[in-house]
Amino acid sequence: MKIYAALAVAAVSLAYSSPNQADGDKVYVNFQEVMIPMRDGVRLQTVILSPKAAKGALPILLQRTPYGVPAREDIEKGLPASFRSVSENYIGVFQNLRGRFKSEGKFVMQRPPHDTNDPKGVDETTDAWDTVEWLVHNVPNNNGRVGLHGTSYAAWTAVMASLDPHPAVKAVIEQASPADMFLGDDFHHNGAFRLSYGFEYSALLETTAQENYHFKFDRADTYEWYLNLGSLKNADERYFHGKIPTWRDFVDHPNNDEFWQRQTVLTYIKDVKVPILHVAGWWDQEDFYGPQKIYAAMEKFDRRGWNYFVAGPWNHGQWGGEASHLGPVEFGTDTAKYYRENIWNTWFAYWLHDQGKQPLPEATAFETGSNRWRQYDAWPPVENVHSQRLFFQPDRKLAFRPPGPNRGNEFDEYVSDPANPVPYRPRPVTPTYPGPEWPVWLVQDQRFVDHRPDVLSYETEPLTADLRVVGDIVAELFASTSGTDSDWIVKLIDVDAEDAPPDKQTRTNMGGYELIIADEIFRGRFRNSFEHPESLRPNQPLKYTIDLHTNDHVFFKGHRIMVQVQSTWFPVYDRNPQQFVPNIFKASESDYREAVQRIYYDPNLPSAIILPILDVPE
Ligand code: PG9
Repeated sequence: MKIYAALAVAAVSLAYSSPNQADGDKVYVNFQEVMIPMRDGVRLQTVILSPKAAKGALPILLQRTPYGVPAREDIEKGLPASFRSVSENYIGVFQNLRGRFKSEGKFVMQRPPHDTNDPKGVDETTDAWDTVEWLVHNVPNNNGRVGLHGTSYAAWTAVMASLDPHPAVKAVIEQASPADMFLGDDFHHNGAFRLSYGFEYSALLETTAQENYHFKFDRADTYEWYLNLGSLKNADERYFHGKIPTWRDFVDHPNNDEFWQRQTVLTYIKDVKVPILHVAGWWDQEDFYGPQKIYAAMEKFDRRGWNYFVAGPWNHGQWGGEASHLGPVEFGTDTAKYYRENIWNTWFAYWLHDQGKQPLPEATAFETGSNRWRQYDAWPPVENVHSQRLFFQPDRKLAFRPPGPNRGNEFDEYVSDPANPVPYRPRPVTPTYPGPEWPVWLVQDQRFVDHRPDVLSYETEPLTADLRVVGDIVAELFASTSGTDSDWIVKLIDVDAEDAPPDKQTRTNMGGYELIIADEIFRGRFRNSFEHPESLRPNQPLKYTIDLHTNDHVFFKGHRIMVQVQSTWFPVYDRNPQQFVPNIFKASESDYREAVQRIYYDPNLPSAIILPILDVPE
């Protein structure tokens, strides 16, 4: 979640405003707060910012959020001049969702669409429709066109609005909308529960309507706190007492049942009814899956050529700030500024102001490593791309040839212990929000774990030529566990040259730096079905196909490719008891057991990463 995006004015956030800015550099807008009535009489708190010196009728940019709308005092101080192109050319509208802050009604986490047989039903699609209807008839000086936009939750509300858009809605930009909370976004990945996120986020939104609440940990290191929590059932017993509806939903719906299937937007995509741009960040720690899947789902119905994709080298929301760096990873220029000026601004200028030409190719991606923007006519691109397996080998090696004849040494083994799980970032693990560590954890040097006995690292020799990888990356893992359930975590890593120069801005020593390029977790019980979990046969090697999602990266000559495999990633993911239980949220302490894990590289069980390799040199 990007809390500060709550205050975002267009693509940029007030959190980035400079307090030292001279008054003359500021932009002043009129502030108005209204309660807009929905079809069922519920009124939603809405802030309207209109340019003071508008030269003609202007389009409206609407953002619908659960995190709060801008406050009069902040706006009346003036907005930074960097917002000029947006604040002078659009009427900015910010609305709190039902049940949040002063909005009436009840908040429902990712409220699913209402039953179509219920003529009185409401949801985010109808609330957006009713809001737009009110705005175009009541906001002075609007030109009758509306753009919807937002990051994450606010992106999701924009996507929901696009399912049945008001005719005045002419364009949408969704930045990191979640698509499916059981399969790939904030709350679970492939059925593995995102513990720290799920716990802290549900407390944040559902403890009180009036504010974004931060859970008060009594430990500086939340790794320790979550470990002391023990079984997940203690969360309700000790802290939530059944009062946090989203936590109850986690407990009551441990499988991909009708609850999650009704919630995912992918169920409802049957058309592209408005031009829509999907924006993803390669190191988005929250909703990297969403924009890729929503783009792909809409692409199947895109008869009019209205569906577009952009991906940049960002964490969650970084497109609204400064992005010449993420942690110690350097991108050469401010890629967020590039996105705002060349993509965001030109997209809305075209659709809402009739200015310029439609600016985008089908897909625009920032190729990391080489630090270049690339344009593609499909996403993932197919032209000149071939898939190649990078196989696991004995002696913790990786190579593009299958493992040789069985030398009787066809697997590596480790003990996964739920009492000593692998931390997902260096301890102390500070709370998710507002901590500065959460947004950068995906770019942290993985050397902090690669010599743990329960993390296996396989790597190539230094590459003899550059390798461009663009498209979908997939892991094929042949693995067994001595238990009856297990998690498998796979990280594809770019190991920098040993003599790489330090990063100039952060002075980080980059020699041998282990940077995650793609990663994912898979909860073994869901191997055959996410709806009907099954126990695993102990010590039986099984194939796990794990999608690590699309990417665009160059592994340079002299770098090595590494793959790490582990079975815990804590506390961002809860611990798998490693014994099959019907519902992990109700497991007892005694259900959590050590397990012996094996990763195979036998010719008959050839674990590999499938890389989409671009053949074009350069
Ligand atoms: N990732 C956040 C979120 C979106 C939707 C539901 C739950 C969480 C966010 O940044 O808004």
